Amino acid sequence: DPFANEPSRLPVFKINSKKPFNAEPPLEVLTDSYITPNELFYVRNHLPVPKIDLKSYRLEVKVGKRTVKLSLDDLKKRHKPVTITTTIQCAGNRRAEMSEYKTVKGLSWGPCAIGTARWTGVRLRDILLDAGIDAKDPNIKHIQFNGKDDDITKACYGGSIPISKAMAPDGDVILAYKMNGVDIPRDHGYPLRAIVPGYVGARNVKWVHQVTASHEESHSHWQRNDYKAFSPSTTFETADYKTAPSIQEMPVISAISSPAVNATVYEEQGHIEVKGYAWSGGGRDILRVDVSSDGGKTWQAANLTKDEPNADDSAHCWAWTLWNVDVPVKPGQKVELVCKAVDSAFNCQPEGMGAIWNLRGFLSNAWHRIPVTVAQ
Ligand code: MTE
Ligand code: MO
Repeated sequence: DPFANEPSRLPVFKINSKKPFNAEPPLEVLTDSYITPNELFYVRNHLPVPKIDLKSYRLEVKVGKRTVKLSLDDLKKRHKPVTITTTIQCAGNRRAEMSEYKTVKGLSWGPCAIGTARWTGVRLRDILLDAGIDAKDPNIKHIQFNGKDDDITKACYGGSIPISKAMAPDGDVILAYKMNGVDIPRDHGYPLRAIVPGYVGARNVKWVHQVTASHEESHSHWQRNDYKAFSPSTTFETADYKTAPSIQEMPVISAISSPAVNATVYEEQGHIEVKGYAWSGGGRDILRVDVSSDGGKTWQAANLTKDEPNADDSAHCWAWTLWNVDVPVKPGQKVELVCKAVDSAFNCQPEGMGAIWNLRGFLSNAWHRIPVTVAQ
């Protein structure tokens, strides 16, 4: 059994698939703290979790004809550590709601395939410069990552990002060895993982052991034949994976974490409290979250809670915004709570799933709707 060596996990996880392990924390606890505890951080594995021995582990960095091999200690000795707080979200977060509109193919994620952590590691830019990269070389367009997890044919998980993101001094791409102050847990990429702030979860390659500068994107299945979004009318027969762009930066999203779907809620002086998260990709900040208790006819602006800025004073906002607001209700009413966020480019979320539906159920960011009953 290739899954005989899996780490142990908390029983509270909502499991979407056992082998490979895919699970999200309960919605009730997701926004209890700004930083997601490691044990509650969603797990999205495509393959068995590899068992990696630090003694034999080497990171291979390939730039042109040159390959540099580094132990984890070498990496730590050669480069300054940085800590970046960022939210990671799976492209399939909230897919279950898109499937309710019309069936899509993929794991049935609720709204919790997202989490926020402080990642400590070394800048990818520094590693690449140290390996002799010429960032102006027109033949280098992508940085590819390979993970140590593989299938029976030895095909491993991989992904790539554009060179511009990898080399940007304020892009904050790191190879991380710590998650919230401790060694990265096995499920999340021990001993080293790529952290690509503002990008889709899929490019944050775990168990990374090869970094390659290339003229092309990673040949991995997950770069070329998955994690691409098509028009609502595209079918598996007509989807052209060769020409479709890879999902990289993520669109603006928000979700209600409390109250729960179909909950009975108790009003106080004509109000109930609604809480949730909002986030946008590309380092875009959240400017506003609007919440409705009448299905979207009238709106209240929520109070926003954000992280302290990153240590390097980066202008980018990589981590989520938590929010809460009191909305008006009447005893005995059945109401539909709705939330939608606006990011710093004034992007907003689509009202429904119809216009964004796609066959794999990616980027499911329509207004989040929660029906509740107000107690008499
Ligand atoms: N890296 C490797 N090596 N193998 C994987 O299966 N899954 C990717 C990404 N990196 C994956 C990977 C996907 S699709 C997501 S959403 C994130 O890791 C999930 O990270 P997490 O499990 O730490 O939450
Ligand atoms: Mo993902």
